[in-house]
Amino acid sequence: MSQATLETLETLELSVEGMHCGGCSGRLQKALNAKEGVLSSTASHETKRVSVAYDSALLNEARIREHITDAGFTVIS
Ligand SMILES: [Cu+2]
Repeated sequence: MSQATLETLETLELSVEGMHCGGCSGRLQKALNAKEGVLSSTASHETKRVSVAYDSALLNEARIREHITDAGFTVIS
């Protein structure tokens, strides 16, 4: 199933504190991509932005925020 045809696809963009280099953002991206319901994620230490494409049938914003916190980062907004 492609992302474009997934009716429950949602995207979320958050500001996240705690990424200091490409290694940090890569680690967060990898942690998010491993979670059930996450279709793709991108994280940038330069902009401190994280965007997550997810299946809202499996995941919600509160849980994504938890996953980021569990990975050792702080969600600012
Ligand atoms: Cu780093």
